[in-house]
Amino acid sequence: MLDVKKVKQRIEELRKLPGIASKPLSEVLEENGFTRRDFLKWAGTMAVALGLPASFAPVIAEAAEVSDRLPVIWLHLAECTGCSESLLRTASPTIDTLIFNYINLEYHDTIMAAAGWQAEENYEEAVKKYKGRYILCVEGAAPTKDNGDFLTIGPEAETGLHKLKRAAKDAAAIIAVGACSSFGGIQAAYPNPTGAVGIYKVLDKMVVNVPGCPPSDRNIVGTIMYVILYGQLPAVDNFNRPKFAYGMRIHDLCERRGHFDAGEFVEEFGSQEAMNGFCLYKMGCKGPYTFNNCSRERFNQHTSWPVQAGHGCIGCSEPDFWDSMAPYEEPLANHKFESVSADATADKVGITILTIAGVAIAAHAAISAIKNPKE
Ligand code: FSX
Ligand code: SF4
Ligand code: F3S
Repeated sequence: MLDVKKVKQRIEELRKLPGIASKPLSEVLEENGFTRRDFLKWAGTMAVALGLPASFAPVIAEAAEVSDRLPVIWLHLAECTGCSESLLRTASPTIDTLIFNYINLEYHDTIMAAAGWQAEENYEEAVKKYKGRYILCVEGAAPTKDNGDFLTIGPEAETGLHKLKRAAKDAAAIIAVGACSSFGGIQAAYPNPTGAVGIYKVLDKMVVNVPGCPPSDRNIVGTIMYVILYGQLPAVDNFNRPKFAYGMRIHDLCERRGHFDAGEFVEEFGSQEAMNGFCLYKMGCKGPYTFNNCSRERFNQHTSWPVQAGHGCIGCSEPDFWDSMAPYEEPLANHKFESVSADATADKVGITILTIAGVAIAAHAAISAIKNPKE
């Protein structure tokens, strides 16, 4: 439980540190059309997302205001950059986006102005200056084949693998942002020619995984906010995902759940059933097997999420989902559950013979039975 006194102390300490922002967050928000009331409302919803009572909103607001004090180094390995892009390229910035911009991103491969040698210099300086104090956020998988030669970065052609290990060594906390850095993602899909892996596999430090392809702005900013508030990493599940965000299944709070329970399914896109908003299970929705909070938090300031937009969940926050959840527009029940993570338990379950209700339970049991990959 959040000890408000301790958090306030921590915020005061952070406030004393030099920030990078040229103006207070309140001004930035105001310039973008957000009132103090909007900000407090945001803080209230963030509190709920983090599993705290809404009365903690003022503390969360204060923590956001000092988020330019905590240095963050943001690396890009093998991926599409969609995780950063999804946060940054919104038509009109959300409060999450503005706070992301406000965070002390000492080094970020994509959005920094510097390039080439200058960028490398900035990176080396940041790692040295903030030794032991920075949060390392990593987007993208680490290709490991041929000593990592499939991914080289910068003028000295340092491998991503090497750069990652160097950055991780002196990081205070490591957050894997996205399915790629968490579990390998698309480049780790069969046959995985570059030997791409989730970064936890090549590091000997705790990594918090924030998967999703991309993860929601809420889960990215929420995890960073958690570290600012508590000064430590959040509690995690078997796959090192923060429980506050990945503790429930998509299916649990889906707005189409009533239709699932009533046996009302879409069987063709564009049909009357689709227009009625019936359940997408038969169109391949993997919501019953996927742990994430999309159905509760949605994306882009709570406006929509995949199922609301009319396509089933493809399970993008689950390990190896490109292989284990495919084909995306067919129910898993029609296939053997073949995960490349050697999910022998799930194979033995023989999902094909189960009923829809049984599938949800069996697949959940199988997924839950997978041990933390590090163990
Ligand atoms: Fe992966 Fe993120 Fe998917 Fe893309 O960086 S999680 S491919 S949205 O960009 O890593
Ligand atoms: Fe929602 Fe998918 Fe579950 Fe249907 S199967 S209720 S669409 S999460
Ligand atoms: Fe991904 Fe499913 Fe959410 S596809 S974005 S976990 S609804």
